[in-house]
Amino acid sequence: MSAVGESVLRKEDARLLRGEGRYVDNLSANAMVHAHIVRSPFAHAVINSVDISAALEAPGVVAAFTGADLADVWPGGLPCFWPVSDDIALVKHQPLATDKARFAGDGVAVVVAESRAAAKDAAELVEVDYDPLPAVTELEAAMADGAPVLHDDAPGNIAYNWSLITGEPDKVFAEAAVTIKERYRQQRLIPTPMEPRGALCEVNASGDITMTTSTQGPHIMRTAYTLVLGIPEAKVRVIAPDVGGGFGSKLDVYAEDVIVIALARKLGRPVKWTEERSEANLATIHGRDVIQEIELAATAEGKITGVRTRLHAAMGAYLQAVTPGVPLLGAWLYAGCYDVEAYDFHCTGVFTNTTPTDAYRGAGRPEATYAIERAVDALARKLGKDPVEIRKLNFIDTFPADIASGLQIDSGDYHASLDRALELVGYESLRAEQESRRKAKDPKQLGVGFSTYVEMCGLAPSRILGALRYGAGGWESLSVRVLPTGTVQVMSGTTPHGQGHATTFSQIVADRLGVEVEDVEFLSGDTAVVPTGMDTYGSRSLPVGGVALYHASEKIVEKARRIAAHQLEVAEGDLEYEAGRFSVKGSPDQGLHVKETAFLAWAAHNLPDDMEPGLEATFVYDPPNFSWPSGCHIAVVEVDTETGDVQLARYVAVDDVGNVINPMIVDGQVHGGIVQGVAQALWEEAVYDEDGNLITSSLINYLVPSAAELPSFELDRTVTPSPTNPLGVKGVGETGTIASTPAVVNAVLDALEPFGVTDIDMPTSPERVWRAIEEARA
Ligand code: MCN
Repeated sequence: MSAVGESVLRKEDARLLRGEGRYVDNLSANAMVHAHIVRSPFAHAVINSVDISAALEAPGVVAAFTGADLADVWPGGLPCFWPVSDDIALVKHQPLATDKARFAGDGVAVVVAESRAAAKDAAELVEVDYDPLPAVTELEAAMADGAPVLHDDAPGNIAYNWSLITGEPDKVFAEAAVTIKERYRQQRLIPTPMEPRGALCEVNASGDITMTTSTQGPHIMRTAYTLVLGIPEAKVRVIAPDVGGGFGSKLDVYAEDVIVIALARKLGRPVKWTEERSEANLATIHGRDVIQEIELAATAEGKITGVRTRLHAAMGAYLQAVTPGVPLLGAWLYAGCYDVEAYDFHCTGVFTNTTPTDAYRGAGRPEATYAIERAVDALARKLGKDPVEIRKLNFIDTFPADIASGLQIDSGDYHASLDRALELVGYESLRAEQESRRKAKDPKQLGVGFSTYVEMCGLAPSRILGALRYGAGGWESLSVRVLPTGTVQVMSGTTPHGQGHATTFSQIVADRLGVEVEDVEFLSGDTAVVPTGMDTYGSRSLPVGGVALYHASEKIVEKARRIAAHQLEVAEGDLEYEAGRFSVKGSPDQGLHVKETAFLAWAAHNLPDDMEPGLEATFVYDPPNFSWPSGCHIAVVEVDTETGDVQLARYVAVDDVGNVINPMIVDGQVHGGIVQGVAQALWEEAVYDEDGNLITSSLINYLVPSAAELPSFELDRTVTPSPTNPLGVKGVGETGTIASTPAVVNAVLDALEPFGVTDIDMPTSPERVWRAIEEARA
């Protein structure tokens, strides 16, 4: 039986479930000291002086440094890898601020002590003389005349402008029978992985650095640390141990990581830093915070002809690794899965006195999907059409499809997933139930909301990334080594932090080489073990890394075939290969398993003349296209029109992620993704007060849902295999988050239709829903 396509239980779980996981904070080193960062309590303030003398006298303190003390260590500051345009303001980002603090939480000094508690206590004694300045946390206010300016080299707080125009949008809009214009706000979100960040740096007598950090990107980090600190890359080893989630937020080159390395080098002792939850809310990147204006042009029947989008995206106080690029990741998707003629997208990045934003699950694509899915509903409302009908009228339905924004979608069947979802949800009876509640003026109204989405993931073809000025490639490197006794090692450039690569990648290899899943050892997350890789983000690990693994496995099969033919004294063409075994055509008893060829390759007593001993192979795969998962999500909500309370009653998701390696893991990814998207629709929001203090600084007031708030999800899949890779797979890690937010908000608005409510901001809290009803009634 093939291992691919089976719900093999996760190999990683026994250890993790029994508490044997080893996260950064579980680790310690001989003579280790602890760092604590002193952070600005002001969102915007001139730093006149930083006095560390009292802290240095405190018990247990080993050292303390101001930003000025360490400025020479990182002359260029922290990097932004994605300078998207010529006009971008690449403002300096010091790991510890020296001139000004630009958000509440900006680091200004660091204290190092024998214990974490001593470092924290002593940090209280650091005296910083600030001149508070007016702060601006809302992006439209930051663009207004006279707004406080964060960076001298970014006048008007503008970080950059970026446009994408195809076809003749002005003409299409001028000639349209119907147009609509909507304005949506994507609230600011806090990624909240279960494990906050942490780092432990050790430096040996030769100056070799071992940095263990809770990251999604050990390979990217190694290069980044070299660039920031000028340490030769060969002297840096980065280890991502067990990592308790990231959702994009652990892809950044963070100030604290660089500080910890600098301290370990200066002090000659291992230095550890672990983030507290409230610190994570302040100092780990945030997501979204975008204002969107979207216009649709359409015929009188509702056929969409043009999409025009204007985005204002908050960068926060600085540009982190890919901050400016996040809106671009959605830039191609503002027409969603609909066939349009003309496309006009413009984005402006804006600095505000807030925690920097960066990639958060979906990065750019949830924003785009939200805008187009809500706008399509608005168009349906204007034309008096059913949201299903308008979607069906506009779906792209021939593939490969050259879409208006300029890319090519390789495959899909949008009608199939919508039809299946309608069937699962029982659409007609739901509408009947809704009608009877409306007639009865039931205080609990029913709403049905749709999201038919397509996303681009599997980041990414390197040549496209280059054209977009991203600072790295999008390939992935995977190696396979068959050990002499036939067990297999996989060295993976991707770095799982919850996605189950150890299991799914073992399935791929087991399938190709005819070994058991348990016979595969999965190695990743340590640059000394796997020196090359591009890490995990953008739902790329399977469609890029997994495909590299497939090809590396094929190389193994080809070498094993040559060894088998040589050993059996037949031509290679006379061998058949099935489930790991080569057998001689016509004499099936005569044969060799790949495992046996591994021993022969290791002993090397009798190999073909030109063959290197050993059975191992590496494949570096650069994908020819993005990966294009799609699907239909339907949310059913019950809205209490007296209290504004919204309950998610049912949730149906039919996704098309191509062929599936492990259905259970894919379901798990979809579940987690849906929860994060529903949380944006209903609960989560990072809130600042007018002075720029983060009010939602803990899990008491930043509402991350638990399973108790959610119904059981009803999942199914349709399958259109991707024609661009031999596994036929598409990514799944972000689909749920991308699809679910508009489905829920569309459902809330559908429930409120009898009241005439046509717009509501997220999260659709009871207060917002109640006010919307009251305002519409007034
Ligand atoms: N898979 C499969 N068949 C498919 C598609 C995927 O079996 N057709 C499997 C893959 O082999 C892999 C998993 O599903 O084991 C996810 O694969 P993929 O879509 O390639 O995504 P990545 O592994 O690259 O993960 C990144 C993605 C992103 S971008 C975010 S954000 C995210 C997510 O994964 N963050 C997560 N899922 C997360 N899950 C957990 N638990 N924690 C996070 O921080």
